[in-house]
Amino acid sequence: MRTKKAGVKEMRAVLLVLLLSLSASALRPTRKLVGLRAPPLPAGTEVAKPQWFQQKLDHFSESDTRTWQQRFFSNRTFWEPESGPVFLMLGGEGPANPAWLATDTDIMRNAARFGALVFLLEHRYYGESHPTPDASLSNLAYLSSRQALRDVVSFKQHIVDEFSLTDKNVWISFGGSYSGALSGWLRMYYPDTVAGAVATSGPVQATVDFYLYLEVVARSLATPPNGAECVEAIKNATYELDAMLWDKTMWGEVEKMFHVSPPLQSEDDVVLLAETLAGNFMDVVQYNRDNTAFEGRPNNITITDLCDVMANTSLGSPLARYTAVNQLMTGGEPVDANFTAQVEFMRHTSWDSPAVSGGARQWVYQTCTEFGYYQTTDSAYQPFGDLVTLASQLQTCSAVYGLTPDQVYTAVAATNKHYGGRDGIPSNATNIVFPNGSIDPWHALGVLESPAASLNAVFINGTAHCANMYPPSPIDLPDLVLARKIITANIQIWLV
Ligand SMILES: *[C@@H]1O[C@H](CO)[C@@H](O)[C@H](O)[C@H]1NC(C)=O
Ligand SMILES: *[C@@H]1O[C@H](CO)[C@@H](O)[C@H](O)[C@H]1NC(C)=O
Ligand SMILES: *[C@@H]1O[C@H](CO)[C@@H](O)[C@H](O)[C@H]1NC(C)=O
Ligand SMILES: *[C@@H]1O[C@H](CO)[C@@H](O)[C@H](O)[C@H]1NC(C)=O
Ligand SMILES: *[C@@H]1O[C@H](CO)[C@@H](O)[C@H](O)[C@H]1NC(C)=O
Ligand SMILES: *[C@@H]1O[C@H](CO)[C@@H](O)[C@H](O)[C@H]1NC(C)=O
Ligand SMILES: *[C@@H]1O[C@H](CO)[C@@H](O)[C@H](O)[C@H]1NC(C)=O
Ligand SMILES: CC(=O)N[C@H]1CO[C@H](CO)[C@@H](O)[C@@H]1O
Repeated sequence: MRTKKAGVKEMRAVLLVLLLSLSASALRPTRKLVGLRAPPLPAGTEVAKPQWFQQKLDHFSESDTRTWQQRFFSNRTFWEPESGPVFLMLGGEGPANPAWLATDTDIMRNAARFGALVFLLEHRYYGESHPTPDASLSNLAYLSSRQALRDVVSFKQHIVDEFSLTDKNVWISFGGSYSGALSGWLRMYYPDTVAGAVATSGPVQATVDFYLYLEVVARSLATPPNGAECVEAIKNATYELDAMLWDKTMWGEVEKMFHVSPPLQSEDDVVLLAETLAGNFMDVVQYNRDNTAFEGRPNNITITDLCDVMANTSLGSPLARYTAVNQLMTGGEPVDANFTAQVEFMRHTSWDSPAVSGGARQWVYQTCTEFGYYQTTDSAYQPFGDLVTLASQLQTCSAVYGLTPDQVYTAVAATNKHYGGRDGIPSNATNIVFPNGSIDPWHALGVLESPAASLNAVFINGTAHCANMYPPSPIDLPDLVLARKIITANIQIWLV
């Protein structure tokens, strides 16, 4: 996901929307668009070969009998067939990456401990799991979290038959980011399918205006010793920048400062630029110090590095430092803020066009039809100016999919009604652990307090998005080490 070659154009596609990518994809290293990243693999590591099974297209129609081939991966290295459990990692909004089953990720470490058979099931419409001939709007009608959960139920049935599993082989689901929410919902609403669920960093509360995201980014940026200055300098920088962006005659100046190319043409481009520059910070905060620095562009830049630039007065005015951060993040590559081109990019429907193969088109569709999650600057408690309004974000739903803001609001409300949201977790739900990282902006939509005795919210002080799922590292914070132990202890209890 962090290759530099792919164009800036791809990156812009879903700039402010989390995109969970389980693998490198055609998308450029988009910042917070990546929900869950693949773990690092030593060179030459062998990964599992893809397997396929026949899945129903529409689980909610008896008469529609169409089927398609769904991709999955497995690893049975540790499996004890008699009574070993089955650990199922749910794919999310990107191609499923078998790297997850080939190194010491948390699921594999637990598999070793408990003798588990491990599967990774790709989410419908992502990667190679193509339910329809293309990703045109009418075909995307079968893309939803509800269909995806039913896919899991029928996948389990298929595997139980294939491997002649019994009730002794207890199933547990795992997921992070969007698939973390799916993992929790699976246990809540299909309790016969899995006996327990690890639901990491799952944004279970669908939200149209996710202005809280940047509030958490601001609080996270304030954590280093120079954090207060850092946040204030960002605020001053964007204040000056926004003033220039309001004045068309200053656009040329801005283009020079941030290497914007092609030139800004419209207010939509201006918003996209503001969003991209804030994205420099969102990216770093969401993935701060996670153990995945392996894909090309250094993603090992930390909050401390950015704040050291923003608080360094010898680099000039706050705006000059904001440009220095951009330089650091882009390596001097031009910033493309052409909104029209972004919309065109997202309208491609063939499986091999980059917006579709990387999952951007499908994920943004899901945000417009299920979840929202638009990371706006609508809060006063964040320093990134106020250009990234909800209206500007909703425009993508209308420009790409023809969906009006009303339709988006209605869909998001229906999602919360259906799943219960964060505060409506069914009272009979049991055996779910919800890890959350204090600096992960997505924790704002996650389950932060244990709603019931057998539901466990695990707070990880100091970590970013999905940190507990990655291989351990010597620099892991004590809370992260503890969180992994709590997850293991929960699994142990579920398996008894
Ligand atoms: C299965 O897991 C083991 C232990 O982590 C690993 O050595 C092996 O390479 C994995 N196999 C595949 C195909 O991923
Ligand atoms: C930000 O601007 C305010 C008002 O102009 C000024 O008082 C403050 O010193 C500035 N802070 C930084 C870090 O530049
Ligand atoms: C960050 O990654 C780059 C390239 O991957 C490497 O050259 C650099 O030493 C790394 N920096 C730190 C602080 O680890
Ligand atoms: C501030 O920036 C200057 C110029 O790049 C650099 O020499 C200095 O080390 C930086 N100071 C800090 C505290 O990072
Ligand atoms: C922006 O992209 C559109 C669509 O690809 C293109 O027609 C237009 O020329 C581009 N704008 C600039 C300034 O290059
Ligand atoms: C909780 O109740 C709902 C609705 O009555 C039911 O569908 C679900 O299976 C139950 N969940 C558990 C964990 O028993
Ligand atoms: C998180 O850790 C920091 C120091 O690492 C500490 O100051 C802070 O109080 C901790 N917060 C919580 C909620 O435990
Ligand atoms: C950052 C945050 O809100 N973390 C929460 C995660 O869950 C723990 C345990 O319930 C809460 O105490 C934290 O506040």
